[in-house]
Amino acid sequence: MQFVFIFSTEPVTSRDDLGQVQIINELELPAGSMVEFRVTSIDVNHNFAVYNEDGVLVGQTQAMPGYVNRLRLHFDQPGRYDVLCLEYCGLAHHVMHTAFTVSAQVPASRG
Ligand SMILES: [Cu+2]
Repeated sequence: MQFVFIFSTEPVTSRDDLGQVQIINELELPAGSMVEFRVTSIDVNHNFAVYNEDGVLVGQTQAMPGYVNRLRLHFDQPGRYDVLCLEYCGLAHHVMHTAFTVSAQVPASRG
């Protein structure tokens, strides 16, 4: 699983957890959300760096085996956010990529 980012709402601390937890394939967050990413690694040191659609780095933290680093970000702007690795981690470092969507809030209907 090296060189792959995985989103889950459940803790992943070992390879054994991978078959047990529910993986989120398409992460979608409502605009206005405060999100806490709890970032770890099950192999080597990586990085978890979030970029907005303009390519601006909006936050980053290390992904380290044996540690859970918390990255809290507030997403006001709807759009697609890319996640890249900023720590050289091996031959496929440059392919480490995932993304998620921040959707415009739908006004609550009032009946
Ligand atoms: Cu890397």
